[in-house]
Amino acid sequence: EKNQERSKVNINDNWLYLENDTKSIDDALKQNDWENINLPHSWNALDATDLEAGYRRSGSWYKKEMDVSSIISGFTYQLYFEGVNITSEVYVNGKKVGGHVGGYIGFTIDITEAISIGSNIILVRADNGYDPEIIPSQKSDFFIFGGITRDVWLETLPDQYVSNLKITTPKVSASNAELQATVSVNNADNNSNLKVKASLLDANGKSIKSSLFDITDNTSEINFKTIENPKLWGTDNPNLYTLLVELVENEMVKDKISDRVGFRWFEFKDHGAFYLNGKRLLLRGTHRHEEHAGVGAAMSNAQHRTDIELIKDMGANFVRLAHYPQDPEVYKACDELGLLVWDELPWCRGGLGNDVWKANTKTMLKEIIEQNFNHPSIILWSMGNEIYWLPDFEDGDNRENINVYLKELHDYSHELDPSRKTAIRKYYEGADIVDVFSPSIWSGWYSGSYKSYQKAIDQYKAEYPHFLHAEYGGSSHLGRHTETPITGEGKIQADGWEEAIVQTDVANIAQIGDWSENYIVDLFDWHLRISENDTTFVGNIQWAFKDFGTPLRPENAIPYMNQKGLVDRAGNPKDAFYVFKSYWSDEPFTYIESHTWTERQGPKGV
Ligand code: ADA
Repeated sequence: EKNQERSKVNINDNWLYLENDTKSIDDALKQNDWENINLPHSWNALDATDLEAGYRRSGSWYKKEMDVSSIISGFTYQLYFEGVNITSEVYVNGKKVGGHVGGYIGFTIDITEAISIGSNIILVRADNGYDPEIIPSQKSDFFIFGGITRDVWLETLPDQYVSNLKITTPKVSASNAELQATVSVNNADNNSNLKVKASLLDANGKSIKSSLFDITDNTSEINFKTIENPKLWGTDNPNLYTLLVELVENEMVKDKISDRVGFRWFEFKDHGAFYLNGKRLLLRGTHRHEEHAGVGAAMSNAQHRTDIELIKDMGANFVRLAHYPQDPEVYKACDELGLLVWDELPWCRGGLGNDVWKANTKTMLKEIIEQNFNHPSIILWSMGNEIYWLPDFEDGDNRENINVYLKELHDYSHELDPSRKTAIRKYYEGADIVDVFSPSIWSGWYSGSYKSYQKAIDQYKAEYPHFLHAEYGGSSHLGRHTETPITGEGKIQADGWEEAIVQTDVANIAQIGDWSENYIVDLFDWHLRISENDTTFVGNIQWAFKDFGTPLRPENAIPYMNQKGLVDRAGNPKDAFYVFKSYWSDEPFTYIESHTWTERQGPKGV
């Protein structure tokens, strides 16, 4: 019976948007200045030049008329939001049906009781206003975009359905792999004839394993112990399989879902070298913010994918999703293209909050791990970034308390997912609490000339013999080239950019450099020359892939823009992109625009 199957229908199109902070639904409905929009949408989708007008952190309303042609009794109807920033309330036909605290992660709202045949009105209030009980903190160096910034779906689930599928690959070697999966079943009618049929399909869709499994207490434990000579998932050959799960009653299929599986194993040896499938791999990566010119965080799936393809094209094998979990399309692309992932809880700056903050933060970690669990690309759950930084809170911001809470999150991650490691960036006191320690060396930008890079590395190594180096780089403006060399640390005069050359950011930290592409080319060349030949590094993660907006930098050369990207905010590569490509792929380096002065000495240089 055709209409008895689960369905998932995208409902991004034809919404109305009301830019009004009212919390009252009646008040919102009375307004007549609703605008036609399609999702995803952000009210901060500003171009950087518009920012002088203000960075809006407040509430807004979204409305959609949804036509329902039939309702099957016993079925569950739910809305699945991939992410609404930062908090939301959802109403159907005037009745509050749910909401969510925290952006950047998905949630579902059961609307079965609220809908009826015919026209139904969905109303969503999204709010990105400052809330000290919700991460990320307002000290974070990126826009906290507001809106329904990701896709929305209407899901219909049959009376008995699979509510969750969690896949693990406990043992993998080149000769054999074992697959386990936990299938959660919603069986409200206590149908005792139900079984789970699980099939593992190869890349061509051919079934290579298939068995029936019992259900006990609404759970079925799937196990395929011998998958011989599995095609391993790696960064060069990201082989994927599909696990198809069917809920069956005799010959009848009641529900079915599937997810992809990648067979791979990895190790960080003693905080040190990283091994994927038994082979040492130097992690070569960059950082991705979810942002694009003209749309802010409300990027289309095609735009997400283009970012990931470019990151892969530059030769990276790793990406840190800074500083928050990202769109489902991003993980999908990383699985398919072979990019290892550092996924991050947005505990970014701001110290420790109150008990509500702690509970919210822990819930968010749980949501991140549970929702992204099946992606073979993910190897690290990061607990945060610069967590001791200009604390927002009067109480509880001392490091001892931070360490207690960090340990709690670390333990919780392992409880939820024993197969991955934890990380934190630039919180030295936490180096022994998490599994993977990650410092930052900003030679050539915030601290000394880029030529002092080796010295800084040596200092770190005295204390931390192996580390994953996250965040290094500097700003450059696409198309700006200057022939004037930087001499040591200091100010040069060029092209009317004097004011931008040496300035201070919000924390009064000097920035060295002239915002030119050639300066940054030389900086990265110098860094890569060293780090590519230093086998004690676990890896190197450049800051950042794309230029992005930030409320913290009104004084920048382009106000409110952080221009440390290898591509500009519209995704156009700068020269520096090709420096990485020349080290990390077989393509020799060429400047996009020629200039005469360079110190570049890289192995594949001009
Ligand atoms: C820090 C921070 C980043 C970014 C960076 C910069 O490393 O973690 O979010 O702001 O500084 O651009 O200076």
